[in-house]
Amino acid sequence: MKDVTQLTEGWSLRHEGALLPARVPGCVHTDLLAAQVIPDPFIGRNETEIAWVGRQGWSYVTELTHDSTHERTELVFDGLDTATGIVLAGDVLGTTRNMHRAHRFDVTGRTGRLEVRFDSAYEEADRVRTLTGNRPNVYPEPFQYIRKMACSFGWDWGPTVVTAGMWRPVRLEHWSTARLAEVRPLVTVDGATGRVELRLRAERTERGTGRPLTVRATVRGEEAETERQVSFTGDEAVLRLEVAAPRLWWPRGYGDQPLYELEVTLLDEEEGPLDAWRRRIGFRTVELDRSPDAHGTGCTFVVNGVRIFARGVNWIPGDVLPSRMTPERYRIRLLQAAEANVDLVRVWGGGIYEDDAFYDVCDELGLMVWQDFLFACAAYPEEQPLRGEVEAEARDNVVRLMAHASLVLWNGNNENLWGFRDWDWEGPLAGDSWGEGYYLGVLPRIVAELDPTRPYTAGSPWSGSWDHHPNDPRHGTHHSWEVWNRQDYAEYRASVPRFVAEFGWQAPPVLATLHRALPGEHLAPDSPGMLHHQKAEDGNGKLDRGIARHFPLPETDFDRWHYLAQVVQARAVAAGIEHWRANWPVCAGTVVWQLNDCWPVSSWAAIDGDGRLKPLYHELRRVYADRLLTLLPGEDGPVLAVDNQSGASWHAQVTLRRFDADGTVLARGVVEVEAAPRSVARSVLPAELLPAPGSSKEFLVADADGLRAVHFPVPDREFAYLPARYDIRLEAVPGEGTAVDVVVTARTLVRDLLLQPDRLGPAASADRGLLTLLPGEEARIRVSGCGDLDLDLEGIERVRAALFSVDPA
Ligand code: BMA
Repeated sequence: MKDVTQLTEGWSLRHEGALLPARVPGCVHTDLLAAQVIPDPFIGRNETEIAWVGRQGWSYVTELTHDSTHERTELVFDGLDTATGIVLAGDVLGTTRNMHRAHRFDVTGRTGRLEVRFDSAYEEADRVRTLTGNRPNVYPEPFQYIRKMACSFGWDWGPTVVTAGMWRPVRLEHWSTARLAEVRPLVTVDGATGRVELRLRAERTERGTGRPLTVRATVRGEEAETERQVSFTGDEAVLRLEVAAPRLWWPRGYGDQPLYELEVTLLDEEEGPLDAWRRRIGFRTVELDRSPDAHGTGCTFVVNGVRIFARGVNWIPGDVLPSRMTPERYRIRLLQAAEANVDLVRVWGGGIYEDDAFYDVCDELGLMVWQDFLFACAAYPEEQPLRGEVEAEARDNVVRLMAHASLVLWNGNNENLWGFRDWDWEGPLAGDSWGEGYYLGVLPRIVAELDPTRPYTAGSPWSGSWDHHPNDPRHGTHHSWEVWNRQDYAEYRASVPRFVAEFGWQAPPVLATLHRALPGEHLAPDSPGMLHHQKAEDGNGKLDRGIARHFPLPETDFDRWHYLAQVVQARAVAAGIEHWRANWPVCAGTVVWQLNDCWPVSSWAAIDGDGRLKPLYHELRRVYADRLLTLLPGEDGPVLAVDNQSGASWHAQVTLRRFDADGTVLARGVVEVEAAPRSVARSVLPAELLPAPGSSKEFLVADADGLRAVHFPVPDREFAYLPARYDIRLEAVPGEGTAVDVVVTARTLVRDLLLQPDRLGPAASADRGLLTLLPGEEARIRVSGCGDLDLDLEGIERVRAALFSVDPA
């Protein structure tokens, strides 16, 4: 049987003639940080100070020993970042130039000093650029000439931290006769039968050539086990298994996520088991319905025959030093997504094909995964040496990830088809290749060959063909960026795209995150550290204009600026989702840009770089819940939309109240609305319940089943808010460690009340975000991890200082 030895220990990094201890997996930055050679790139403006690290070559060394009795010993790298020469006892074993694939070298009988030399990624990119010629790109860094995580080179939310190193595991594999070189499970459901078709490839040693090999596969579920064995023909075998009436895997909210163990063993008739492979699979069907209809060309995920409005988020690498991601960190972040009622995560093309641990969690939580191939925001050369790397990398990752039930889509690229059409690439390209051959040729061919049960789209956005503009909202996927860039968020309501794959609004991170990242800085929107941790073009200008459309822009009060920027972010994203969800099934999904951050920064993220929740996070949980109550502003006043994405119908008794700014009820009524399963019901409201258009003194509140929607006819800065008044009471939470319930009782209208838990302690979190309370109403906010908070006056004063609302107090 094959033996595996992990090569985790005993590595050193050469630095200025000395050898520093190295961690594998890891990278130059993590080793230099541990040795205190460089400061933390996340703090202050250290990023700039350590730019030299990415501009030079590096070398890792170890002593390779092994004395296996197996016929073959191979050195396997799951990920080398990026351009390397690998030298064993003075001989070059090979060279590599792609972070996104695995590499394997025969080292049978060879031991001695092993050195992995990394060229600077800039040097490699320049070399390739010289060969292929220059191509347009949205940032002034050469990321499209090297198969490396594009956002290492900086992005509009990310620092430029150009890594090098063995970022994924390294090991020795010892084997004899034959090994499993490729296992591809095609999992489908046919009526009530689950089918697993295994396509297998073996690699043999010389002695193994011609020997009769067989493969045995077992599928094991809670109540079923099926086994079969077949022989290889040459190096290939196909094995088909059937599971009668398997329990189906569903996206979360639609059913359970039963997973079946699939175990594959390679056998030699005399020698017995040679190699084994194990994964978990799930039985489900997935289609992306892109049929033309009266509105254009749809784009709807259909899982097990059920049409789905996708409640999505975009995912960027969880750390700009991706080797630092652990299964635990993936789990925490993805659980947060699931708790925000997200059911689809798009792995964006400027990042990486994530670790299996990521997809494992998605399988378990029922998070559908849309995986981009790794091309983003640039024209990519299609010539060698890139072409071969692209093909090899796509094959590697399709094979590696296709067992995961959560994976529902392969997508060719991020914004490159759009870029070609709209970003003035055609002139500078002058007929040069730019990546179209990958998106419309190489990649769909590879998916069709290796993973034919999954849908493929050429890009995001993409209208399906050149007949329509790539970002045409009426056809396929759409990225909605004009609104954040130039308009008020109300403009989201101006169109109904078929599937909104990106849209978003920025806000600064949580205050405690800023204090940690910018120690000692007197914070202002434009203080040096704040500006350094804002990477977007005119980011602060857009933030300010976004605030100023609704509120007087705070000129000197940083805390209020920070709070209002976060309120506007939450309201903006909610406005988009409320409008698009209400237009289901014409619009079949929203994928918010973006769930997470890779360092502390002002960005579109809902969860900041230190893992703290912005108010947007809580708002996502509200607008992505199965049931959502919305007042949609319309020409003739607000319309009530009752969104029901659950499988049961919702009979909503909606109480509507028109209020005066001082809290007096001016009119009251009840509207009954029946929303069928997975549908939206709209109701025009009786005129006497509606505030007069343009009224700065009246507002409307709708309540049903614990849900609330509010409508104010004018922007906040024109509304006649009274200064908010409320009482605070603190209650210990029995059995919950350091949790405290903050009970707020409103004396006036309190709009978008926010408790910033980090003001009570850097580790504190709250279970609720923005809340709108009417006079006399009570809200309970649970704060966890706040340490010893005095429950009397002193604590209440601290809590009061952590509470904000939009009225000009
Ligand atoms: C989208 C993404 C990223 C970018 C984001 C915000 O287009 O694809 O390129 O970070 O916009 O500008």
